[in-house]
Amino acid sequence: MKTLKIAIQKSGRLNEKSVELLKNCGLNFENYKSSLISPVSNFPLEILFLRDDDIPEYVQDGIADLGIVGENVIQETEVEVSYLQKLGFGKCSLKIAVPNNNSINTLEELNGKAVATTYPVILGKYLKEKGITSDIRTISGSVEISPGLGLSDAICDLVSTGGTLKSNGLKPFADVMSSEAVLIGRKGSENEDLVQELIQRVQSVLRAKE
Ligand code: PRT
Ligand code: ZN
Repeated sequence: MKTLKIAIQKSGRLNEKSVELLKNCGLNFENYKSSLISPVSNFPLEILFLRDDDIPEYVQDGIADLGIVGENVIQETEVEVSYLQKLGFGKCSLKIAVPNNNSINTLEELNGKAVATTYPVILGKYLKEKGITSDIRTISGSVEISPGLGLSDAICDLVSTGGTLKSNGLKPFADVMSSEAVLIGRKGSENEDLVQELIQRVQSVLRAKE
């Protein structure tokens, strides 16, 4: 019998909730932090523990059949996968923010300005749609300190509580996208029996929480 693979985040904001969801689905597996792959003893499934950024491509390419990852990562990597189920955790929004003492208050005022982000693809599409031409500066982290360092006029980053923006003297003024963790699958594999069985278990766990 075929064994499915599901890719989840190895460590980080989505790891704990992803593991909890799978355990609540009745799946028995060891959650060793050191191993990259964990077999499930009571279902033909293996769990792959990965960096979240790699999950959409692994699923698109069929290395994993399913994955749990933030919508922001899927859209940034521009992969072709099926959205099977929103999972209700990992909620955040991608926002554009500027320093509190800055005169930028409207999107139009971002024309010609430098915006630092780790989400150049999503931000680029958003600004293009709005007819704004900014200088998008792609950096790999600590986006919120870039205006203070003189590296950018604005930032575009994920926000959940808003505490990080606040403590860096930044104010949000545009919502680019909202995101949460989703269950994804390879296009075309949605109808396989084992995949369906897992989707149904996930959905009944979510229903029980309502
Ligand atoms: O190691 P790996 O590559 O797997 O993890 P990572 O460091 O890239 O991602 P991680 O664990 O930080 O986030 C995983 C996913 O959680 C993201 O892709 C989002 O879908 C989701 N998520 C939800 C968030 C946040 N909330 C969030 N607040 N991801 C990041 N943040 C960061 C944000 O970038 C900013 O630095 O938290 C800070 C802001 O938080 P507040 O509460 O101060 O607003
Ligand atoms: Zn990541």
